[in-house]
Amino acid sequence: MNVNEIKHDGLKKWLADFISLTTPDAVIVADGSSAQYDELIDAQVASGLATRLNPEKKPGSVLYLSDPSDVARVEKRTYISSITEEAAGPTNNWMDPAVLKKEMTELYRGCMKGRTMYVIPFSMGPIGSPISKIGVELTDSAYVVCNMMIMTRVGEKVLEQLGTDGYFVPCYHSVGKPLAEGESDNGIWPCAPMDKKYISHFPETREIWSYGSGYGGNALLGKKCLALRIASVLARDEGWLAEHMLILKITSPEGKSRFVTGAFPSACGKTNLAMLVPTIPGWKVETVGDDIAWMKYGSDGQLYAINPEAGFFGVAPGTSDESNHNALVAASSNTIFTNVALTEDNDVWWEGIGYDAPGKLIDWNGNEWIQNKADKSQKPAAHPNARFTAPAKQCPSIASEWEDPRGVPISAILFGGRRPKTIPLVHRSHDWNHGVFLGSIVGSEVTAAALDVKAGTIRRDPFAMLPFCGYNMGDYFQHWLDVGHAAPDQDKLPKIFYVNWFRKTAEGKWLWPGYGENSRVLKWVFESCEGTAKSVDTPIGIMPTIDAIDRPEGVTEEDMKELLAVDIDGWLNEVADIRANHYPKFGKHLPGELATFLDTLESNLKAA
Ligand code: SAT
Ligand code: MN
Repeated sequence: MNVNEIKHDGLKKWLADFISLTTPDAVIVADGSSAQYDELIDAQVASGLATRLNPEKKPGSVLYLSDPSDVARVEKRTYISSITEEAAGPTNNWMDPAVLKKEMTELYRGCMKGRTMYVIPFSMGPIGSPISKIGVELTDSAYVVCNMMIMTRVGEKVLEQLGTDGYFVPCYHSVGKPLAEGESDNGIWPCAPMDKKYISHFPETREIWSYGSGYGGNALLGKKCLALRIASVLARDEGWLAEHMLILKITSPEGKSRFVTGAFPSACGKTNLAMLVPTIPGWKVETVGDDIAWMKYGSDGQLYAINPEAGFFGVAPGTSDESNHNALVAASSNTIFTNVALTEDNDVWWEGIGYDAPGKLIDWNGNEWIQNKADKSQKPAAHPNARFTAPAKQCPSIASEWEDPRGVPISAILFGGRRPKTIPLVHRSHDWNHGVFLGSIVGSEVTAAALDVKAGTIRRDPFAMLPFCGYNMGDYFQHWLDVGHAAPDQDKLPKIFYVNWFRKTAEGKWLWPGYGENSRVLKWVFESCEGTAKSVDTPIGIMPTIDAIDRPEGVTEEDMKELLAVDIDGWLNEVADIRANHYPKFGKHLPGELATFLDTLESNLKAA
């Protein structure tokens, strides 16, 4: 499809302006066809940027190795550039939009020289769904185009839906590496140095400007930038929720199904939970989404969720047949791998794939790598944040409702993080507002999914939205309370749970096996929604009785007691930390109701 065929005046003008600023050599519209996808992949393989994988092992799949500096989101370079700093709040980086736009305009000037600009019309959510939103990304990265074609719905159908004057979120992206006359990338991942990278959001005008990085969360602008940061602002204004949540369907042996969403920070196993294979007989879990949920009330008064994405951008390391069989099948063909290791027969390998490295590998830095298990300091062959981009429809556990334009009715919402101590395996809030309190205090051990935060330390990550909330987080807490108050029927509100699969013993041994065994906790969640769960009220909320959750093999009754204990001292420390270091950040934006819940929690703990 030719650029001249675009019929939308606003889009034409916006595009023409960016072309004259960035001066690409050519402009191509991403039409969403598999022919165009194949052509783009072939060209990148020919240029040496991508490696075609063995068609017998991974048909239709390729591997990219990125620049060593461009492997994760960069939170320090991510901006919420609202008109006032207060609107961005204490948890976001802020710059004056006029200053930032001026700076970035100079970076964009001529930045696509020697490259092709791609116009990507995309829909977040099924095309035409009342919950969906359309964006258009302009990028000089074919890698981005191919990833967006898997992760979103791209192409002519989106332009048709947009018509001549439909609304779209404008998204600029450049790798930030113009080419001189005759210069080429020579198979090297193009990006800009760290101090030139910007992932900028302008909430009032709902624009996204990204520069200098090709990495997923920084460059696939439909994902975190649109579907979370900009969408959270739209959701606030329009009365719905845009959340960093998986969506799963759970079916009991009696054949009753319920839908559950869950917010966990990046690289805490959302993909694994969404694709879980239950270890308890008769139960079934199916997948609706693994990263983002948009939730709105339906006409029946229930909260409905859609997955705005069409693919999975999952963490490869740790994904094995045992930990996530369904993800492995989803990513067994037509998949883009980034920063995993390459085997001699052009297959992929990563740490935690479930078997030893088969011979000599090429690691994610492009160097020869031979596994040496005796050498504990050996650098991993795959980057810890290496990713697979796989079409959702290839996932064996995908639920039949996953593309239903109405969404799926939500019975339960889970919050969680990596917490080696204190937080029990599961507890439930007394009501919606108490659940909002639990969401607001979520903390997690930091993982490799962001570059510039120290892995291993615990940081508060409210609602797992810390890096993704497009406005003042204190106002976001209030928005959650408001959504609850606005429920057409309070009895139909989802129940809210706080789970923790990551408890360790003092010796550092896992207390809970996780993965498929998490189905035992989901069963209790399901039963809580049915009103049949065995539960007790505790100072922190409602918890399962010791015998309410069947123990997996290897978990003793003592372990279970520890997993379900209320650690009074640990929680008092938690309260003290929230009081001293977390809540004060929000100042007058902290809803008074949440401060009251903290007081109540403290007095409950002291009285226990
Ligand atoms: O931000 S990404 O979408 O690249 C991955 C994540 O951190 O969840
Ligand atoms: Mn995520």
